[in-house]
Amino acid sequence: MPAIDLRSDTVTQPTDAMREAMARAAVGDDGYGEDPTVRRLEVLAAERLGKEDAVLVPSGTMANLVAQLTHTGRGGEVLLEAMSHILRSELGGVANLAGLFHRGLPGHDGAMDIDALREAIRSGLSPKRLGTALVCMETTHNAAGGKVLPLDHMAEVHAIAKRHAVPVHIDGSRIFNAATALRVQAPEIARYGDSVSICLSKGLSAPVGSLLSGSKAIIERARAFRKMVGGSMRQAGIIAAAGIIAIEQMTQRLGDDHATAQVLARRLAAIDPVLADPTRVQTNIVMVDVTRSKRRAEDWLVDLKDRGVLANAFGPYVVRLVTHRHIAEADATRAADIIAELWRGRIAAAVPRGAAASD
Ligand code: TLP
Repeated sequence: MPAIDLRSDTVTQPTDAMREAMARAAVGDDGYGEDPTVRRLEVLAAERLGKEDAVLVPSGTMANLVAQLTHTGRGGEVLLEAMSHILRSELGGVANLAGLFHRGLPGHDGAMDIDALREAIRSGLSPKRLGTALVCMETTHNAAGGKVLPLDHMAEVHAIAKRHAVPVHIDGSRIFNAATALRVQAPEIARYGDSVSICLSKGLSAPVGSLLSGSKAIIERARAFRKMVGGSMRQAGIIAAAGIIAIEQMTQRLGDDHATAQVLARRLAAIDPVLADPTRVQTNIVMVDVTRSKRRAEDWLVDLKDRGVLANAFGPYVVRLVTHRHIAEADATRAADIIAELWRGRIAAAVPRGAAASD
């Protein structure tokens, strides 16, 4: 039986339609702006996000890096929620390559604390403080378990930044999941960012690719920084052809992944409510709290793998499960049952004989 791969929605395989479109794609040298398929994708992405233009880059990490380079001069401070992907998982690109300082602000469910933002934001450089170069938000928020930022929160962050003439970037790697959960069109979310990055290669199943979108001026500048970091490609229409299908056909099915995540979370909660809370699962990510087993998440991954379930650790006692196109409801149920079996064994081992089950 093949493994049930819940490590990430990045594991999704391209669809047959994508493979066919890639084989047939009209291509040219994008270094000369001559790839018609890349251009079609960029125009389509901009239109779907309500922006003037977009630029294709190889990865979400590069989209965020290029955004930071584009919006800032060296030496400023970037404010972002402390658990954001840019801060936690992009290997310090913000400092190493963009020459920027970052400040992680406390947050709740991925939403930065508004008072902390008000306190931290500064319009310009002074002998005592760096000026704020950029404010970043992330929706859906990965480390917060796929949480969707409320639109009124995004509006408030945006308004505060604008009052200080500070640009805003949205890491919208999973913006279409957020739009699906909020039942709005993506521009309703994207409007709170001067730039928005999106990923084609997560739940949308394309093999490669991300886009950075924004005004014509921002994207023109971003093209230069994309070149600088080595992200300018040649016959990239091969990639873009799959990306077009990702945007045109795959965004509509993300609700299925959210429903599967609900199945998983409900079944886990039925086993033990400490494991997962379905009311906190808004999209396709389920965080499983294994603290009570007194066994670390990394060790859980080994046990799960032995039983044919692949997952990721997100913190010492948190296992992350991500649903996607290749996870059917039956897979979610089976994965939950495997976790249940392990859980019962571990809890029996972790809780001393005679101790109350609620210890
Ligand atoms: N997220 C990946 C891993 O890096 C953890 C995943 O499996 O979820 N922004 C957000 C919000 C992301 O979740 C990711 C990738 C990125 C940016 C980076 O995208 P890539 O991997 O294309 O560089």
